Amino acid sequence: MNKYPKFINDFIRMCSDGYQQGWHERNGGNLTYRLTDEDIQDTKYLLEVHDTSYPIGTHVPHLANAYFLVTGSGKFFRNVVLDPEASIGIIQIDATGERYYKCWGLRNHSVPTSELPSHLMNHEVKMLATNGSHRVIYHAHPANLIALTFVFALDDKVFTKELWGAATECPVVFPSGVGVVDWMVPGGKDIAVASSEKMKEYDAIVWAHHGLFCSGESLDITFGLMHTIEKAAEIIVKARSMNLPRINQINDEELRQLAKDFQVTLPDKFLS
Ligand code: 2HA
Ligand code: ZN
Repeated sequence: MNKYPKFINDFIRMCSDGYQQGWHERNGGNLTYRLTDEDIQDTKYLLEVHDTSYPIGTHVPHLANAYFLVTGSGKFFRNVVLDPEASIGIIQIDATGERYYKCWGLRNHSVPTSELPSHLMNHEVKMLATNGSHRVIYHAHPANLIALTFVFALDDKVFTKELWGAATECPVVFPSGVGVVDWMVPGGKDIAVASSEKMKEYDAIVWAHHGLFCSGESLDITFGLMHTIEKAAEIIVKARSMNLPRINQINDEELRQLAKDFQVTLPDKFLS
């Protein structure tokens, strides 16, 4: 694992960790990371300059010239650690924000994730909203959270309150709540536009009957957000599987106490 700069090794490890959680059946899920200037320097010896560019499928002008480490389309997270250069790669966005160049990896004519439009539109929104601090977009298929999209209304407030109410760390880890996007065809610009609209407000977006998108500053923080949300969903599924009525939940007064002690702001619209 020492063969590559640390951020590439960390990215590879996160792919294995996500697979081991059971979030990446077959080629499910995708991960992208926006390189820092230091990462680009550390990777110069790997990066190749190419003339050929490819369409992104959407327009991300604020990401012009940025570099991203991405998982490949059709690649299995399970296999990333065995052959990184065939499964992941680095791309550079062109000066127009409409096309990208392949700079490393993605061997044998591989291309970036089918969800590249959603990833890049989310990156653009989060980069602007966080003054550049968010660098990671992570999409996975965690089963408990997906199960909840069959029994709860597909509504930001319903999901936010259920998750916050199920595990004490939730309002602290995602104080802005979670957004929900209705079922849509994945892989294109329409779902990218719908998701990035919600990403202006939230760090996590549920895709009904499909999975979850998370945004964060680092690989650790973003993996942790996915893990926290899926753990809360698992608790809800377990509690609801006991065939007993729910008689307790972390209530609004308790959420307010948490917000105060942990110095986070919970939007008023989620509290009565
Ligand atoms: O196959 O998860 O959403 C990758 C995906 C598509
Ligand atoms: Zn998916």
